[in-house]
Amino acid sequence: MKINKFWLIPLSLLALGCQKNTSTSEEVKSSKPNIIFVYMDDLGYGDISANGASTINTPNMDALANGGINFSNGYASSATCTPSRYAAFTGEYPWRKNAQILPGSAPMLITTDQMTVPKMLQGAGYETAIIGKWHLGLGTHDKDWNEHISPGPNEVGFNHSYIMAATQDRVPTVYIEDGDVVGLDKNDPIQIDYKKNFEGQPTGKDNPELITMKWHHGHNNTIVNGIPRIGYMKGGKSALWSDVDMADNFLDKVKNYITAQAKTEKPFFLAYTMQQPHVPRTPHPRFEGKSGMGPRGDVIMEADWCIGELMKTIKDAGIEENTMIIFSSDNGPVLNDGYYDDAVELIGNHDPKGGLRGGKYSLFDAGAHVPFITYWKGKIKPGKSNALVCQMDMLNSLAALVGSDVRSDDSKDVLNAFLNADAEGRTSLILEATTRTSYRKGDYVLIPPYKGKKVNKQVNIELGNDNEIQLYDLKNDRAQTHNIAKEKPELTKQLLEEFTKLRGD
Ligand code: NG6
Ligand code: CA
Repeated sequence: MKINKFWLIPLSLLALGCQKNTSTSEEVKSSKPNIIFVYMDDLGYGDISANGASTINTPNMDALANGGINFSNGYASSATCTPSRYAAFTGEYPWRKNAQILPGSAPMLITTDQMTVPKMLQGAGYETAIIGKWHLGLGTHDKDWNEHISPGPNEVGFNHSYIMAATQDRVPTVYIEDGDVVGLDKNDPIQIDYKKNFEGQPTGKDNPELITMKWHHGHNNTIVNGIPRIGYMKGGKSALWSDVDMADNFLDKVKNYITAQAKTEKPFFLAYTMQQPHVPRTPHPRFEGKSGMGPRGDVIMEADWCIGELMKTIKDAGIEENTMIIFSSDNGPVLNDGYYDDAVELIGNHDPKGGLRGGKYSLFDAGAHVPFITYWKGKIKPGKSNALVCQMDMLNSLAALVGSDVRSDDSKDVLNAFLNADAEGRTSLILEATTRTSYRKGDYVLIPPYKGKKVNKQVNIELGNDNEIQLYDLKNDRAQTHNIAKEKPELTKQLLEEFTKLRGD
C-alpha cells in the first residue's frame, strides 16, 4: 500500500504531542516547577463530582482530577485538621508529637528546628508562602496578639504568610500577615481566652437574640458577625474578618502572590489552604442557595469557583506548564459539626463519604481517605491511580522532584506515583483519629480494639471503636461492612505485630 504523504506531517506532529504529554518521572526529576498545594478543610472523598458526586457539581476540581492523576487511595494522615496539617508540612507522623485539634490560643506545634516542606524547598531555591488556614498554633503560650507574633509560619519555612490562626469557628477571628494582625487598632487591643469570658461580653449561650447562626453543640462563646464561636475574644474590632468575604479575600491574596512570583526567576511553593467546607459555612451571597443543599453545598461550589480562578491566574501568568498542583483535603466529611445549617436536612442523595465508612473524627476509612489529585499540564499524563499515597509523603517526594537530599523516615518518596498513574505508592500507612491509630497495609486495614463510644451522636459519625480487633479488605469491601479478623487470624496477627513495631509501642 502506498503511504499517503499527506498523513505524514500530522502523524509526526501527533507523535510529538504524545511525547510531550507522557514525560516519565525520570525526565522531570530535578526540575523545579512551581508547586501549589491546594488544601481543603473537611472535604469528603465523595464531595467532588469526579469521585462520583452527582447532585453537586465541581467542574474546576473535576478539571484537575480529569486532567491529572486522581488517586482512589489518597490519604490525609489523620481524621482531623491539626494532625493532618502537621504531617503534610513536616513529613512526620502526628502521633509522634501527640498532635490534636488546637485551640486558637495554642503555641506553635512545629518547632523552628524541624524540617518542613517549605523549608526543604527554600533550600532548593524556592520562594514559599501560605495563604489560608493555619491551625498549627502560633507563638508561645503567653503571646500578645497585639505585638508581632512569633514563631509562626514564617519561622518554619514560609517566606510569606497570610493566615487565619486556627479555624473559622475559633477566635481570634482576624487575619494575620507575616506575624501581625491585619488592620489592628492598637487602641482597641485583642484579648483572647479559651477558658473564661471577659466581663460584660455577650456569648452565644447567654445572648441568643444576637446570633444569626444557631449553635448545635459547642460554639456558644463570643459572637462575631452574628456567629457564636469557640473561645472568648475582646477588642480588635477594626481587624475582625468578614466571614462571607473570606473566600474572595484569600483568593485575592493568592492571585496577587502568583502573578508577582511568575514575574521573578525563582520557582515558588504556595500552600493555598482553603477554609471550605468547614463550619461555619458562610458562602458569599453570590453562592447562597446555589447548590440546593444549603450552605455546605454552597461553599463547596464557592471553593470550586475559587479553584477555577486559581487556574485562570496560573494560565494568565503564563506558568501553566511549569506548575504542579497537589489537591487534597485535611480530613473527611462531617455534616453537623456544631451549627444548625441544614447540612443534614438538605443532603438528599449526596454522599460526601463517597461510599466509605465513618467520617471526620473516625478511624473508619472516611476519616482520612480524601480526594487526592496531582496535576501538571504537559507533564503528568491524565489517569486514575490506586497507589497508596499520603499527604505526609510530600516532603520526600517533592525533595526527590527538586533534587534536594532532605528525607524524613515517616514520609515516603512516592514521586513516581505523583507523576505516573501506573506507578506504585507506599506499602503501608498508619492512620490517626483523635489519638487512636490504625494500620493500612496494601488493601487491608487493621483497627485495634478501642474502648469508647461507637458513635459520636452530636456529629452522627461512627468512630471505629470496638472491643474486638477489626480487619477489613478495602479492595473487596470498600465500605468496611465485613470484619474479617476472625476469618484471617494469621494475617491479623501478622499485621498487628507489624503495626506495634512501627508504632514503637
Ligand atoms: C471540634 C469542633 C468542630 C471543629 C473541630 C476542628 C466543637 C464541639 N467541635 O472541637 O466544630 O471546629 O473541632 O475541626 O467545638 S478541624 O477540621 O479543624 O479539625
Ligand atoms: Ca478539617
